[in-house]
Amino acid sequence: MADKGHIMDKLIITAALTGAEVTRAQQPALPITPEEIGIAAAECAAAGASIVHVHARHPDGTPTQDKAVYREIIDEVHKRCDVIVQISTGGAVGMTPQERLAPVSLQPEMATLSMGSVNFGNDVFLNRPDDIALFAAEMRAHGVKPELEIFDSGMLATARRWLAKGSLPSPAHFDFVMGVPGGMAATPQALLYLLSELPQGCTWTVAGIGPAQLPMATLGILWGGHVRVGFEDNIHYRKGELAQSNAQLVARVARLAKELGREVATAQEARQLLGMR
Ligand code: KMH
Ligand code: ZN
Repeated sequence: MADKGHIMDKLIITAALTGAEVTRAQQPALPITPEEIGIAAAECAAAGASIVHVHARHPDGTPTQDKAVYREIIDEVHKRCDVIVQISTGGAVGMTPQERLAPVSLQPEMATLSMGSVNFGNDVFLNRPDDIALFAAEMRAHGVKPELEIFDSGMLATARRWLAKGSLPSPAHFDFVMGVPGGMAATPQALLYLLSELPQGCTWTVAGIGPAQLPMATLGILWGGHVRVGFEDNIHYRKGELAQSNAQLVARVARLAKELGREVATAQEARQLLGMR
């Protein structure tokens, strides 16, 4: 087995397969049903992803946090491949905290935990401090590793405070979501600032939105972080050309990483890197 020093260099690729907002009309290859999500996850795992970030949808494509649908998704993924399933507790804007929390009791390996509120398109993605505390407590109770979602730099300041007072498990894993209209810009300067504020020993992933996906992924590889790609954040392969699949986006990052001297992590190696095993 690889020693820790070796695997520390490996890159964790997260595939954000579906999201809550993208439609089939925008991206015809969007996986919606649990079976489609399972198939997309297996393709992404084969292309180099070690985590899949999943959102559930009703058959008509509208977002849901129904625990039964998440259970099906987890089963459909696990029967096809070994990959870490990270469920969304963000859901869609306007859902209640209780609704959003429902799938955590399925005890997935990971779940997202948003560290504050942010304008989201023409809406507000609301995460009150009391709700963040409730989400963190539920994840702790069910043995779920949180990924701290940072949409703006103040959310990292909040996470630092909460980590310092022991309100979040440490070391934490962060996802810097950069380029949401209403959140922080996807620029190298913004990422450098976040890294200067990253608490000691923590790990990080970067997710660039839209055209920022590829440049931010490249910085994630170069600057020792990890990378999230997929249709939730970006539906294009390049300007004016839709991606054919989530796996196509994952495969590009895996190729880039190899060229830049970083091997991609398996799911088992990702668990070790994130302190889950
Ligand atoms: N759909 C966004 C409002 C998450 O998955 O944790 C929130 C979101 C974050 O996608
Ligand atoms: Zn999400």
